[in-house]
Amino acid sequence: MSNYDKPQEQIIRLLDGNMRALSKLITLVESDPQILASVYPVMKDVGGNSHIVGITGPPGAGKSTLSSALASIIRDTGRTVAILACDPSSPFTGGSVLGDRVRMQSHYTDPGVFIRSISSRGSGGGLSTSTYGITTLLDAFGFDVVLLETVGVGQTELDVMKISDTVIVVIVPESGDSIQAMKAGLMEIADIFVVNKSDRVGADRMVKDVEGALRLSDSHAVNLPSVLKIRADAGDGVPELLLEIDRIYSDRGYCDRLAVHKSTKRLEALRTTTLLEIESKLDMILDGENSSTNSEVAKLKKDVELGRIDPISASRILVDLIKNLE
Ligand SMILES: Nc1nc2c(ncn2[C@@H]2O[C@H](COP(=O)(O)OP(=O)(O)OP(=O)(O)O)[C@@H](O)[C@H]2O)c(=O)[nH]1
Ligand SMILES: [Mg+2]
Repeated sequence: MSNYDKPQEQIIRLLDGNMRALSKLITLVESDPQILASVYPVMKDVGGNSHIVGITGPPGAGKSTLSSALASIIRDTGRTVAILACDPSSPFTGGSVLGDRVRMQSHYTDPGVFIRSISSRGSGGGLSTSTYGITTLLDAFGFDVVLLETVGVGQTELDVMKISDTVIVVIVPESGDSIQAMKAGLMEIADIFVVNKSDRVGADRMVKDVEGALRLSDSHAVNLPSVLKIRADAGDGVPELLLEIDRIYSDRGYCDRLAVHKSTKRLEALRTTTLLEIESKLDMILDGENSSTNSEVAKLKKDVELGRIDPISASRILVDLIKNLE
């Protein structure tokens, strides 16, 4: 446990507003979400106030450009903002065209903006668990808004979006996007649809297509998501988008849906962190790192290898061994 002392020191600094401690903890959680278990007790009763806004959509739709533009106008309202990009090709990692980098630079000198990208290497529950952990850290630090960017392809990214309080799906006028969005399950999770690159032909058509598809789908029985047309690189429509984001958040708070939503997120985190805990115990005994089980597990593995016992029966024995661990 001694190597966990350090994160606990860092969390105290983080709660004191130390941004370097925040960065260090994010790095730790990114490489091992289990670290969170040692800092959660210190964070008890802290946080729960950040509005976590997920921004997803196809590659190149303008998610990072939008995050940057949103961050600027959120700052204009006096609020602080963190941008967390779960995306290796993001401009936040330096892979951008010059214009994006220049726009980003204006944020780097602002202590009210924190920008961080995390890699999507590692699999399934791993990314959503570490992302949940990192948003919890950003929340505990006290950011008013956390913008969470992922490319909207695949289940992992949809899972990441479940962490958000409000989900924005960004699409562009190119044909096929609205159909792709439906396929990827984005229709169901969107609170707001944004048609970006409205300087291109077909934007109005795309707005109508999405509105039509939303009316036909039965995934939003009560409130149909709004569909807004913006031009992120020029900032057009972005103030109106922030108004809509804030409106949805305050409506939710008013009718208590937000509290329910936050509870659901905690339960989801309970499941994934429990899985991680069990997984680490399993790895420990399978890798021969527990003296009380080593000889039995070594024999069991040999028996499975040679086909003397089937893997399902062997797994039951392993589960019993895990149960009896200290
Ligand atoms: N014409 C036009 N280009 C835009 C607009 N918004 C963003 N772009 C450009 O679109 C390109 C992609 O923008 P990004 O913000 O990197 O898109 P992204 O969705 O974050 O991309 P990935 O993270 O790689 O999936 C960049 O060259 C932007 O400058 C817009 O409203 N109009
Ligand atoms: Mg990006």
